[in-house]
Amino acid sequence: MSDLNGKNGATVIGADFDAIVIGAGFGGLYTVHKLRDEQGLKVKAFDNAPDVGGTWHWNRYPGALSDTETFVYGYSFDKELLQEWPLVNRYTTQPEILKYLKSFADRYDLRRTYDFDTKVTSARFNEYTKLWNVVTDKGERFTAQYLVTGLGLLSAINLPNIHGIERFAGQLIHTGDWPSEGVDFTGKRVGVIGTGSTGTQVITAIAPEVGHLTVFQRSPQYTVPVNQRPLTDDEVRDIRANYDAIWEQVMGSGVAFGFAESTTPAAEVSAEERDRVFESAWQKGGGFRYMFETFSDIAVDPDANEAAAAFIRKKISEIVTDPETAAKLTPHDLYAKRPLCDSGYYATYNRDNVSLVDVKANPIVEITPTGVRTVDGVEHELDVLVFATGFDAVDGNYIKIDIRGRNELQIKDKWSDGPNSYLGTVNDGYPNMFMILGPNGPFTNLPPSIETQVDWFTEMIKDTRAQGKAVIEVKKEAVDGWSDTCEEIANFTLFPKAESWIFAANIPGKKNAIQFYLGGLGAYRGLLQEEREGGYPNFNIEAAR
Ligand code: FAD
Ligand code: NA7
Repeated sequence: MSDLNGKNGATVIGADFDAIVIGAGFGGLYTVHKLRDEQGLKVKAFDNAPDVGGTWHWNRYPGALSDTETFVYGYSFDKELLQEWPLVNRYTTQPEILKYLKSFADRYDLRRTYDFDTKVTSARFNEYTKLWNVVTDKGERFTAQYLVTGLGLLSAINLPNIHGIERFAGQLIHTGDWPSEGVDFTGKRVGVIGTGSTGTQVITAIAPEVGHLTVFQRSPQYTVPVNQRPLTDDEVRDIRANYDAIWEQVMGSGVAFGFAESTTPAAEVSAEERDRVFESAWQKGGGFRYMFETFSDIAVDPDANEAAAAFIRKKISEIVTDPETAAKLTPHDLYAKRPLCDSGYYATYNRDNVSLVDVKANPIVEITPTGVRTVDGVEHELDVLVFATGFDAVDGNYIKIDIRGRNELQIKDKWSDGPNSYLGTVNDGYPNMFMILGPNGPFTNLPPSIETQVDWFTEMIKDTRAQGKAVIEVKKEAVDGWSDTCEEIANFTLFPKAESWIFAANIPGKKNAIQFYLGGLGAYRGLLQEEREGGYPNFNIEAAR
């Protein structure tokens, strides 16, 4: 065990590190920089991946793309980095994001703090020493005063336990754990299960390459064009010249996607004008733009929602040539999942080498050594089976670690009725543990929310250390109150009425729960600021012993 040399304030004698950070995605990397480089703390970090990147290390399937526009899918704090940021296309692809995060790690020499290929298996708070005891899958044990979990909210993959899955003799892949050597699809018979954001991307990307593609669709999707294209020189110049204003707008906005949300209710304009607005958004591209830049009430008012949905349904009937396929692809439920956008998804079904199986009407019975058998008795023969079946979102990685707070309470037991937190970052009974994008964090373009959370809790660490305080714990009433706030806001929207990962409805047996704060980033930042300016009234902050 080493001694502690924190530059300022309280340290807990006997800890190996001031802070242990788990995760090398946007969140973990930024935290290491903040605590280690800005505050001089002694930090250790882990990721089970072989290098930095987080989500963008694992999700390297063909077509993987951020649907946040490039100019706001990154860090905002470093003005020099912003000017050097390669602005190539309107949206940034997985290889480009991975490169960006790797160069961020180089810029701040972050890798030296990490042990890669190392999974944290348990983290337990010792009430006597007030330290976190962290154990890895290599059997190493470390102690630290602070524990930061940047485990990712779309990171624990969901591989459905379909009968016979282990017998498949071809190649079986989940998009969230894509082989780093890539996959050669040339001429192969490929099946894809899942038509969410990931499914639509991978289906559209591989269709031209494969011999035959069979898509197993459980729920049809509303999706609009992404309109990927190179940025013009003028656009790049404008972005670079206006970063201050851009980030100010993003941080004060609702969904933080780099555009102003509409303030006009759909019913305020004529049907013709509504169609014109939807058509213009369709041409411009972007799922969040379509849902939030067109009208102010698509996510909250059933009639406005239906207008937006009906427009997409009309597009499907115009794009897809075979009426039977068009009917299968057409959703009739609410337009209230995370809004999707694509690079020609519906038109992909006009290809001769693509077929669609509606597995709600014709369920999958089993996976055989040679393919997928559906209830109608057909065996769809396959060489490769791709699971684009999403994630055990938000708390999925938390419950895989034996995290215990006070009274040895495991976080998965604390969350048995649904995960909770205060402000998406802290929980009562788990002192000095800070979650990045924990349950009930903001539902936004995520890098600005990550930056907001990390800035806030690292400032709290700095403030309390300066006062000689060592133990930070949120009050239970604050956690309960935050859950109520998140529920109240969610129930004002249509999102809880649609079955998706946003409310944990995608995992069989998982309790449907509110998992996000839908009040917008601007309002969220206001609450964090109030908490800090008020001297952290919702926390008990104490000396070590
Ligand atoms: P992650 O990037 O998920 O990193 C978490 C890391 O922690 C992972 O490397 C994981 O392996 C590691 N880890 C977890 N548990 C352990 C453990 N026990 N021990 C050691 N290491 C562990 N967001 C947007 O805002 N806009 C988008 O357009 C967008 N597109 C996306 C597209 C895809 C395909 C996916 C999967 C996600 C997308 N997201 C998008 C969400 C994306 O996850 C976030 O934007 C962001 O990358 C999250 O960063 P993070 O650091 O919080 O977590
Ligand atoms: P999603 O959005 O959860 O989509 C998963 C898809 O897989 C969806 O179409 C599911 O159908 C389908 N699914 C899941 N389990 C099964 C089974 N057992 N059988 C058939 N089909 C199944 O995950 P994504 O990865 O696409 O996107 C998640 C987020 O990551 C996305 O919003 C981006 O932010 C990045 P369902 O709709 O549940 O009927």
